[in-house]
Amino acid sequence: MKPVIGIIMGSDSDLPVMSKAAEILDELEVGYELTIVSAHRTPDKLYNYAKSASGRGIKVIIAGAGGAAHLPGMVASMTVLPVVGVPVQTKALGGVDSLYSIVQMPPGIPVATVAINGALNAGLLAAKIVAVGDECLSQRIYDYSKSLEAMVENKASKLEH
Ligand code: RP5
Repeated sequence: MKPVIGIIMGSDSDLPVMSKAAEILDELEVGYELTIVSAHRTPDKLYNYAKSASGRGIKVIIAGAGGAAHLPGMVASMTVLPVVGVPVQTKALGGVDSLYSIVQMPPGIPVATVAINGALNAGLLAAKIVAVGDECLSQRIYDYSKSLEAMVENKASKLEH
């Protein structure tokens, strides 16, 4: 599948969290690319990635980072593509540091920030953005939401008996 979503993360230590974005995109049959881009350790790669993503056919970028999590905001500053930020939980401050680093963007440079470790929702949100104008993908997202509904109803019915 042609990648339409870019998943980037600051470190391979973010992968256990960020793989949840990849998993939901696999389930929804949305093409994505995945790599490590560090705002601090690989600044040239950050610049090149952000500047080239749109031209390579990427429609949405999901960027996850922890601690001094500058990756999503810096990427957003260098592309017209929508950026979804994932604050990764940290040992020292529990991920509140990551959340605050990502969510408080200055006016003009938005990052759609999900919950701490909320990579699944980041994947789903990115898929919903790509699904605008794609009825087949919209249907798969709808089917996914119905499967959640069925799962909850199933649990409820077990409790009720
Ligand atoms: C951030 O620093 C990364 O996104 C990661 O969450 C955190 C720690 O990185 P490592 O020291 O594990 O590589 O840049």
